[in-house]
Amino acid sequence: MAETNDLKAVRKQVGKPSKGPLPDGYYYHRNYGPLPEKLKYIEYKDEEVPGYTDEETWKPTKNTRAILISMSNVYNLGVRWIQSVTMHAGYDCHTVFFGRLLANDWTPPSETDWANFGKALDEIKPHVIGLSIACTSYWKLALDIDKFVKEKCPDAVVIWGSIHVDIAPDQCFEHNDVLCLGEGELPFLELLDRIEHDQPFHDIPNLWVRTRDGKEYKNPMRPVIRDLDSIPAPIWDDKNKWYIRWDQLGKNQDPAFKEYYIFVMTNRGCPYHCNYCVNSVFNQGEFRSCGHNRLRQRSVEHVMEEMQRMKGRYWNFDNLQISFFDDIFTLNPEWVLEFAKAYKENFKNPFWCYFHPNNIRADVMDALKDIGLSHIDMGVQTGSERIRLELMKRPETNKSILNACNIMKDRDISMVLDVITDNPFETEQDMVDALDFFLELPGPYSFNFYSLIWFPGVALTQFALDGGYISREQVEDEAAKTLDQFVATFRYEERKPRDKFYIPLFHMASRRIFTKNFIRWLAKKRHLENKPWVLYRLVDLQNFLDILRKMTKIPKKIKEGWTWSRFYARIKLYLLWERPYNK
Ligand code: B12
Ligand code: SF4
Repeated sequence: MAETNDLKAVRKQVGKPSKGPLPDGYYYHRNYGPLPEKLKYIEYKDEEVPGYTDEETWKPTKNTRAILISMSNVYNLGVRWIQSVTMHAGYDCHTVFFGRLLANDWTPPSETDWANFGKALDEIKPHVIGLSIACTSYWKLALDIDKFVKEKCPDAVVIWGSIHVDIAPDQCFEHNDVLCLGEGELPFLELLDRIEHDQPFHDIPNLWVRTRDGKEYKNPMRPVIRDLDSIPAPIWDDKNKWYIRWDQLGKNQDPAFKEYYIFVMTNRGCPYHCNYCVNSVFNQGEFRSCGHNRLRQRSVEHVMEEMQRMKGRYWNFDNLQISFFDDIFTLNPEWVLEFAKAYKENFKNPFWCYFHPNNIRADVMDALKDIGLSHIDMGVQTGSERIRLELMKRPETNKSILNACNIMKDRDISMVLDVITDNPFETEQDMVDALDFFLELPGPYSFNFYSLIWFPGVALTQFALDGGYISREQVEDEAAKTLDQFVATFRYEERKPRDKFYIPLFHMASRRIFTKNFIRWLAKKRHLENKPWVLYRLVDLQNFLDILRKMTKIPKKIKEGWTWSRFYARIKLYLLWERPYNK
C-alpha cells in the first residue's frame, strides 16, 4: 500500500470477493481461508516473524499504522497482547491509554484531554483505529471516542473489540461497521495484513463487517489460541505508548509504570458459568465451540520471561505486590507447583490471585504461601447458599467454602472474600443465613463488597428484566453504575434500608474485632435500619482498631525484611483500593 494516509481505495474494495490467494510467506496463512474443523486449533508461531525484541532498536517493517485505544484502563491486557503481536509482526501499532479509573474514582476526559487525543491522532496518522470496549460502563464514552476519531481520521478503518462487543454485538453493530468478536490478536493482525496488501477484509474470521454497499458479513469465529506460548506476551515498555489523563499527554511512556499494581495473566478461560459473569457468555454458543471457556495455560517460562521484562521497568518493582489476574489462578494445580519453584528462584514480590473454593488444594496453598502469597481473593458472592446455587448458578456449597477457608486458616493465609451486594433477589431469610454463615467462617478475614451491576448479555440481567425486577435504564450501558458504585460504599443512597443494615454487620462478622454475640445482638436491633449510621460508625471504630492490630505486626514484618519502600507501596494500595469502601 502507498505510504499515504488515504484508505479510500482500500475501503472501496471492501465487499468484493478476494482476488486469488494472499501473498505467500505470511505466518497467518494457516489461520486464513476456510475455517478448519471446529476445535482443531491453529496457532501463530512467533519465530516465523522477525519479532520485537528491543524497544530502542525496533523499527516498523510495514507501512500500515494502527492505534489501539484503551478506555480508562492503563493495564488492559487484551490490548497489550494485541499490540505485542502486531509489533512483533512489524506493524507500527500504538496504544493510547485514555483516562484512568480505579475503584469508583472516575472523571470524564477534560477538553484538554480531547485536544491531546487529537494531537496524538495527528501525529500517528493511523490507518486502523481499534477501540477496546473492555467494560460496558464506558459505552457512552466509547460512542464519544468513536465520533471523535471518525471526524478526525475519516479515512481510517475503525474496529471495535473486547468484552462489550462480545456480549452486545448487535448493539455495537448498529454504531460501527467493523467489530471483532472473541480473541483479537489474530483477527486484528489479519486486518492489518489485508490493508497492508490492499486486500478486502470482509471475510476475516471473527469480524463482523458492514461494507460500503450495506452488505453485512458476520463471519464465523476461529478456534481460540490454544497454545498461548505461540504468541508473544503482553507488551510492557515505553515504545508507542501514549497516555492521556488529567490534562496530561504522555508520549512513549507506559503509564502502568507509574502505578502501584503489577498485573500478570498466566491463563485464559474459566470452566464455570456463573450467570452474572462474562464467562457465562463464553461458555455457550459459538464462543464455547471455539473453545473460549477452555483453560489455556501459558508455560512457566513464558510467564517468567514476561515478568523479567517488567522488572526494571516499574519503579520500585521489588516492593510492589503482583496481581495474578487470571479468572482462577489454581485451575491447574500441577502447573502452580511448577510455577512456585520458578517464582521462588526469581522473585521475592508478595502477590495475590483469585481462587475458586472448589479449586483449592492444601499442597498448592503450602507452595504459594512459601513464595509470598500475601492473601487470596475468593469469590463467594453471597453467604446464602440458596442464592449462590440457585440464582447465581455457582457450584460451591457453604461446606466447600468453609473447607477452603479452613485450609487458609490452618496456613495463616489472609483471605479476602468477594461478595455482591444490592441483590434484589435476596430475601430477609437469605440475609439472616448469610450473617450466620459469615460468623461461622474462621476469622479474621475481609470482604470486598461489590454492588450488583446489571451487565447486558448475561442471564441474570435477562432474568431480572423479564421478571420486571429492573428497568432497561438500570442495565449498565445506560446506568454506568461502576463509575461510581462498583465497590460498594456506605454513601450509596439507593441501597435498600435492609441492605444498609446487613452490610456493616457482615463487615463486623469478618474482622472479629467485636464478639459474635455482640454482632448477633445487633442483628436483632432492626430499628437500626433507619439509623444505619450507627452501624457505619461501629465499622469505622472496628477499622481503626484493625489498623492498630495491623501495626502490631510491623516489627515482625521488619524482621522478615520489609523495607520502608514496601510499606509505602502497601499503604498506597490501601488508600487506592481498600479505603473507598468507607467513602
Ligand atoms: C484483568 C481484568 C481487569 C484488570 C485489567 C483490565 C483488562 N481488561 O485487562 C483491571 C483490574 C484493571 C480491571 C478493571 C476493571 N474491570 Co475488569 N476484568 C479483568 C478480567 C478478569 C480479565 C480481562 C482480561 O485481561 N482478559 C484476557 C484478555 C486477553 O482478554 P480481553 O481483555 O477480553 O481481550 C481480548 C479480546 O476481548 C479482544 N480485544 C480486546 N480489546 C480489543 C480491541 C480491539 C480493537 C480488538 C480488535 C480486539 C480487542 O482481544 C483481546 C486479546 O485476545 C475480566 C474478566 C474476563 N474473564 O474477561 C474482567 C472484566 C473485563 N472487568 C470488568 C469490570 C466491571 C471492571 C471494572 C469496571 C472494575 C472496577 N470498577 O474497577 C474495571 C474497568 C476497567 C476498564 N476501564 O475497562 C467486567 C466487565 C463486564 C462488562 N460487561 O463490561 C469483566 C468482564 C468481569 C465481569 N464482571 O464479568 N479488570
Ligand atoms: S468462577 Fe469467577 S470467572 Fe468463572 S464464571 Fe464464575 S464469576 Fe466468572
